[in-house]
Amino acid sequence: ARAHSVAVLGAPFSKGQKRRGVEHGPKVIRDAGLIERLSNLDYPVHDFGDLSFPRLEKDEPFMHVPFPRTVGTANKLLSGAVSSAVGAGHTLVMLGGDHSLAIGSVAGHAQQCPDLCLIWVDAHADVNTPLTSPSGNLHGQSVAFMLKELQDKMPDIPGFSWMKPFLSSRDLVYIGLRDVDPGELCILKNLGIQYFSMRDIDRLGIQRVMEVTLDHLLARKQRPIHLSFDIDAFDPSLAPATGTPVNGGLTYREGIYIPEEIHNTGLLSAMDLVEVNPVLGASREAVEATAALAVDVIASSLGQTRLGAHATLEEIPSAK
Ligand code: HAR
Ligand code: MN
Ligand code: MN
Ligand code: MN
Repeated sequence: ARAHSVAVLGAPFSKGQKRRGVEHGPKVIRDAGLIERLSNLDYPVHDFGDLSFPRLEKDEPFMHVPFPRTVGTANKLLSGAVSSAVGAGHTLVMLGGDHSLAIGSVAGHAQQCPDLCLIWVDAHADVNTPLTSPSGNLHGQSVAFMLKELQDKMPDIPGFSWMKPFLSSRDLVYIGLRDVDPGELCILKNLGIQYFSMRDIDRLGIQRVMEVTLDHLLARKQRPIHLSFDIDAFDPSLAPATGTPVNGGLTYREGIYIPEEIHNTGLLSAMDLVEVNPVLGASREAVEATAALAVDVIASSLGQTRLGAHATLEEIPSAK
């Protein structure tokens, strides 16, 4: 059944990559007016505040992967919080933080909704394994932890023994790709994963992309949707305050149409908004623009429309 309330959960965490600042994402997204904007929609909003993640004394790299236990422990904590919120009937909004947090967010969601499907909106595929990753950073590996088909390609990474892969590759669609590593492309092709690169969006248009996406995931059966939205899916001219900007991203209208169409299914059950990094904006304006865009994506996912939130006027006010 569809939830009738929204839970907002901040995850101020940055150890899935090497640049400081993305842990302040939840604060700038809230400061951009998130809670007020969601209150204008038609359901109660519960702000669960920010999680606080333990600092580990000693966390040696695994191969070239930094902070494995720190990232694993944070995601275990997050998965429990997401599972509780979804189990309590809320539609969950997780504010990152870097994209390694999707591991815990989607895993916690899947605990309550084992048949969920995943829409990953991102310039990057985040499906490296520790053996294919050029950087070692875990925010570029989140999806590899989830996929059942990659089980025997993943080493045992310290900090992650609490989870098992839970997602089938056919239950995942990517939108917005334009910076994919060789090992990642090999995985996408080998597993037959449905993806729409920026070039595909150029060719098909965003309307057709969403039609095929939702048909791919929902035609066999209606099921809960997890939307994992990396702000770097947008063009850097719109979302400059992020760690790994890539030219040629989504326009404002494309990036809003995606969550609008997801809302219209009535099946959105949880979402992530990640990789807003206020330290990397060139100015206060750049940071505020990026955060405002994040708020627009979240509000659109939850039913805000470009014609106004909800019709409250039935008749034209009479002057006579
Ligand atoms: N693919 C590169 C890597 O694995 C960079 C990806 C990380 N950037 C992100 N994720 N923001 O979406 O390191
Ligand atoms: Mn990402
Ligand atoms: Mn990205
Ligand atoms: Mn609505």
